[in-house]
Amino acid sequence: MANFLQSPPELADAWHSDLILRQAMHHYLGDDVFAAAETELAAMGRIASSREVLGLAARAELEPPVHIPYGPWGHRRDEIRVSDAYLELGRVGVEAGITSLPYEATGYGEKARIVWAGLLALWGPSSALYSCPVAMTDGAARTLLQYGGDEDVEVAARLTSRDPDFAWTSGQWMTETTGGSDLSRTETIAARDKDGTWRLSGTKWFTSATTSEIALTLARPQGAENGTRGLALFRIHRFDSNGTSNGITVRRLKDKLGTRALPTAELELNEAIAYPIGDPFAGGGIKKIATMLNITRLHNSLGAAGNLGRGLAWARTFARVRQSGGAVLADLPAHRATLADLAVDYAATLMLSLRCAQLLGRVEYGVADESEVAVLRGLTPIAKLATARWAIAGVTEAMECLGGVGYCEDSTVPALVRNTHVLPIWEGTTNVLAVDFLRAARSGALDPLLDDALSLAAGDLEGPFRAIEGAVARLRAADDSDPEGAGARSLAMGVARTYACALMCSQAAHFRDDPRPAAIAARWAQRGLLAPDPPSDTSFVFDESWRPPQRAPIG
Ligand code: MFK
Repeated sequence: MANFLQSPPELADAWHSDLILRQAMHHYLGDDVFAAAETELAAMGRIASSREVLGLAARAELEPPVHIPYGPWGHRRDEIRVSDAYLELGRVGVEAGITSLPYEATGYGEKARIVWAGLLALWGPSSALYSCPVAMTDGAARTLLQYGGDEDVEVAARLTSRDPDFAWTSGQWMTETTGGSDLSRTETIAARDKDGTWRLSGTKWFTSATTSEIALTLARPQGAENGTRGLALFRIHRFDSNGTSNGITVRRLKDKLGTRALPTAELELNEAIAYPIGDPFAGGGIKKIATMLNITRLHNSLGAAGNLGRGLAWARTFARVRQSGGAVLADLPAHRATLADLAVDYAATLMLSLRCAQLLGRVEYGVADESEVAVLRGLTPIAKLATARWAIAGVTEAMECLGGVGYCEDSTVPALVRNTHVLPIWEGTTNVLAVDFLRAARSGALDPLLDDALSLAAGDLEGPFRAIEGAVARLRAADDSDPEGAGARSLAMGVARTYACALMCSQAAHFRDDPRPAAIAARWAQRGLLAPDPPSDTSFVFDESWRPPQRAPIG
């Protein structure tokens, strides 16, 4: 009896097979920088889709970290052992400039952040979430350089090195049992010894990439005021230079839905030595860590773009080999339409992330004007919240496109889906970011963003431009009619969709001779730019007192 076996789909070269990414990179980089960067991007595409790296990622997912609390003679050890495949993926990324490129003197100038963003989008989905320590390392480096002293600058040199034997990574320890969103109730105390040494005591409830050599963390100096205003930012090292623990006990590793190769632990700090970043009595810890947060949020957006692109790549390659009803899936109109919408979502995700990278590069190079600074402040939270949600919907759709095999672990697609589900959760949930956006909007970021959307969209695409004009008018009025902020999420989503459409229009103008970017913009606009208003009645959520109406007995 004939036994049909499906030809396995093979991921194609991640750079050359990705029209959407290559066109987006060309749009943002322009002819000259694109030509200069293409060798580097193509090399990363080959690495990210090589059998070797995909094999390492698959193995890392199967070899979760192990906590070894004690040594053989009963001494506390607190070693966290991670998969060597996970470490190797980190070396691959570091050597390719994933942590260093934005800090190096390259010929890319202010566009280095855009080249870097392309590298990260390619490497991220093959990294088994080594992209997490990379995100925090980038955020820590920028924060230390912005606010730190000489020793902080020396540490930043390690965080931004291309040499894996010299490079360090950083964690970001903020979340305590009191919460990860509201940091005002942070309980960790910083006490100063007579010799001026600072020591931290408290519990950090979620610390990812716990094997990192250092972390940035918040604590309240003894005597400082309550709330977020009294919090100070500290650099902390897990071990001293002799390898002895710095008063840090690992309570346990977290057992997570995804990000399984990545260690996430609960930590007790018992008078752990730490170094204040700037004057600890001046407060401002949240403001300082916001520098880090804004960078890790951009990483999150690029993680969403990378994962959605990878999901689309799986769906596309499968559609070329899978026969159904006498044709390959790629030739079935309904399936092509599904993949086209997936590609449109991917384009939107890339557009927002790359625009943030472009603006961040301009800020880092000191060439951004006031309005660009305001646009970046508003765009960072909405890009993070919107791309994370689009990526979850997209990778889930991609899994469905692969049918039952996509639901099976050995296809590696479930790991992609799991690892995408963390994106709206860490670095601020959707509502926390929507409220952050509202704060930015009320401090003056909304008008520059919407004005920018109109000027980016002005061009040949009449349909999408009219849709953007209509949406902008509604969005400008939305905040005034919502003083309590119930519609923060609707506003943020509406701005995200509208601004993404404007970026698509601008890309379509750049590729005037190619109808496809215009088709993408038109389709995105056709699917609607505004999000529904929030529900006006929410009483049905919490009312547990309802009983059926009493009726008179019949007869
Ligand atoms: C694939 C890559 C993945 C990346 C992996 C990374 C893994 C890391 C895992 C985690 O750590 S998850 C932790 C999740 N937690 C958060 O993300 C925190 C969520 N909460 C917030 O974002 C709140 O909005 C925040 C704690 C920042 C607000 O606190 P407050 O006390 O209400 O702050 P407030 O008073 O609004 O702002 C204090 C100062 O900071 C102000 O400056 P001034 O003192 O000059 O007035 C603000 O302007 C400034 N600020 C606040 N948010 C800012 C900001 N500045 C710039 N950007 C922002 N987003």
